Amino acid sequence: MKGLVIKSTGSWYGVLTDEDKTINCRIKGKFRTLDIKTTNPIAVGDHVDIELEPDQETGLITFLHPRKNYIIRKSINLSKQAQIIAANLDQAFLIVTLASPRTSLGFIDRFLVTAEAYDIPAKLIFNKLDLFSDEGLEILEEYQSIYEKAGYPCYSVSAIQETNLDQIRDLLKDKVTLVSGHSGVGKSTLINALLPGKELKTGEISDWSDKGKHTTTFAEMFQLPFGGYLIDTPGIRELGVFDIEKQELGRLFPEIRKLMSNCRFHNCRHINEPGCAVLNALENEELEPSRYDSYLSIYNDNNTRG
Ligand SMILES: Nc1nc2c(ncn2[C@@H]2O[C@H](COP(=O)(O)OP(=O)(O)OP(=O)(O)O)[C@@H](O)[C@H]2O)c(=O)[nH]1
Ligand SMILES: [Mg+2]
Ligand SMILES: [Zn+2]
Repeated sequence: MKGLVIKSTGSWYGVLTDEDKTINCRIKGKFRTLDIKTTNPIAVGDHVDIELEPDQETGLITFLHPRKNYIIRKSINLSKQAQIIAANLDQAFLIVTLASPRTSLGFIDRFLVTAEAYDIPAKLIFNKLDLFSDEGLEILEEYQSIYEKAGYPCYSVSAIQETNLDQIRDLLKDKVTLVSGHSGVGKSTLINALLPGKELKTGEISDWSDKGKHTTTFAEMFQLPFGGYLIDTPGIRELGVFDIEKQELGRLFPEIRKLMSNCRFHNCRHINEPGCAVLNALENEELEPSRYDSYLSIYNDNNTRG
């Protein structure tokens, strides 16, 4: 029997079968899927074959169909292992809030680099529009202009007041979309607003830290009534970019990628080389300083190779 993994809690996987039934499954044997160590061999979004157990209630995952793509994360502090967040994605949304909790430009850039590395189109959704003061709205415009210039579509919504959600619905139709971001930015609230009848648990922001409380604890996929799927995920605290080569990094910033071919040296690192088109653009204010700062910061990360 074929199925789609829609939920992953660690040892159990929820698999949606062609007959629209969800069967709790375990894994049979070992799946060697990638040449890096991952904590989970199967992820939400995977297409699998399953066999029913004698009880006819639960099942075994016996085969993993090849993935179109996947996205991996590694926590900055934790082990050398990586976790597959989800597989077979058409796009990734990063939900961003400027306050309660604050999402930094550095965090946004790390997310975008990760999405570029795995070839997954990314879009930025600024949430909690209802909380913005006039000053906040100015900062929002500044942020949006940074990312639109870099080539990333930006949207602003209020999940609670259901403002501007029609634009989001248009983006989602018939696509598999990952919803990511810090804890407390409103990922589950947004999904609830888009899926009437779903009552995903949402959580308050902590008073003292202004951060979310990690209400969602595992990834789960939901079918949209108008076609497509949304994947809710646990909040990410920090994002360590995983398995990226320093030489490759420039290409993961679309605006730097466009400039690179004009650098004097083909192996320019864009740090202090003469005739560097990237440094030139920075000086002429054609490249956003915060984006370049993120480039340098990721370049100097221990996680990048080379
Ligand atoms: N004012 C306002 N509050 C919102 C909005 N969207 C979500 N919230 C609130 O923000 C808090 C966190 O929302 P959640 O949906 O649980 O956040 P999450 O991103 O799913 O968080 P984790 O599951 O912990 O990763 C809740 O108190 C929501 O009511 C919004 O548009 N405006
Ligand atoms: Mg949540
Ligand atoms: Zn250069």
